[in-house]
Amino acid sequence: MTTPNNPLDIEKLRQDFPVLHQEVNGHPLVYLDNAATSQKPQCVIDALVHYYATDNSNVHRGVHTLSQHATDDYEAARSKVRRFINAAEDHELIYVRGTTEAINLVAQTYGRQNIGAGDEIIITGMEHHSNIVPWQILTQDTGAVLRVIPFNDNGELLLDEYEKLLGPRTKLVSVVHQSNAMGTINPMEAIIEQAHARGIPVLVDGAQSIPHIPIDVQKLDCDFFAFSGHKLYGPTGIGILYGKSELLEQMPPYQAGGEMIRSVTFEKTLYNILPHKFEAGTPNIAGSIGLGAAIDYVEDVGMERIASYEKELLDYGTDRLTRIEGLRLIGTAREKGGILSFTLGDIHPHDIGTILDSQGIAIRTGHHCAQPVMQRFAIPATARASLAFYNTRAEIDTLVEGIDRVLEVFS
Ligand code: 7TS
Repeated sequence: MTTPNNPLDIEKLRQDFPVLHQEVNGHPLVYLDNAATSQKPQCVIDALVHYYATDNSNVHRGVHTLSQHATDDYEAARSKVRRFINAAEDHELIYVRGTTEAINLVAQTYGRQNIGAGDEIIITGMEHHSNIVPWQILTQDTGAVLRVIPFNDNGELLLDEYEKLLGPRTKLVSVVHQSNAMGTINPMEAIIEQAHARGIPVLVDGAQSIPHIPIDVQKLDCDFFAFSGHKLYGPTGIGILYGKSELLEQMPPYQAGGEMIRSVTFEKTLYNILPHKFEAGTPNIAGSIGLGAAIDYVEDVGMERIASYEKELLDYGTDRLTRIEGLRLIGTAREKGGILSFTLGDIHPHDIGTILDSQGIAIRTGHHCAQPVMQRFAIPATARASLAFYNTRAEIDTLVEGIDRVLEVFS
């Protein structure tokens, strides 16, 4: 059984990730950019190679054996996703390119169908641009209005303000589960409960939470949940939109073409059943199978154990970084995932990132596609170290030494 009392053997797990074992700029790689994308275990790479080397074929079309293999594996991966996030039905999982496409899909289908002039959509001040701009486009086209829940200096949402924003014109709440710029984990169950008390559906942007927190969409009771495979140790170009059946059934298709139809004449087209109605064209078959392999892998490691180890690592990193003079952590919420976003005096974050890179340490610098968060703190950018379960205390120590070196260069 995988329990938090049964600690992870990190050195052994690291062996599963070939990318980690290399030198960058003459130093062992310290990969701390996991919020941008995480590394892939060998079993995911093998699943991609196996598909292309032995089963490559289109899905849902051929009677031939390879097509049947490909279809079986593609659909088996969907069932793995269902089990992983505890959805009720396989057909509630739509394969998309990633979180961005999942949110655009909801905005362009559910949004256009249900949100009109004067209606309101609630998001938060800590959204990634992909949970802002699709709604802005919708509001511009429909005359609806975007409302924003503010957050405090620690990066915690002001739930009293949320309560005030909810009103008779609110048609949708769309909230990030874990902030990519600050690490804040938002109280999704409370947010969803308050919206549902008024009959308002809720979309959860799970791009950052999916690799770190065990997700149960039925327990959360969210109406939509979006995530990307590549942040969950899976391939790029594949992601999931979960939606409750009754909502997906009512929504019009997003893209049109092959596979999403039941019959076509020049007079009339009948759409396919779920999930195919939303999967027009040849999908990312290899990506789906790779995502399934990634889910097998993290389930084997154990999501509870991952969460508990990463919390420990975050506490260690927070303690070490906050001892550095002039370092300011951006994002100090009580409920926080493995993100250490910071500024260092008036040294530009790009300089921090460049000097760290010269020591083999990979972090991200910039606004992290969350410019309103930077505006809230009146800073142009941060340096961000983001953790995965394969990171170690020794790597945090190397980061701290790297930051000391940055300070030396600028002293
Ligand atoms: N939502 C959140 C909270 C994210 O962190 C990201 C990507 C997305 C949505 C979009 O995901 P995509 O897979 O469709 O691109 N965040 C980051 C990041 O923090 N650094 O690079 C990408």
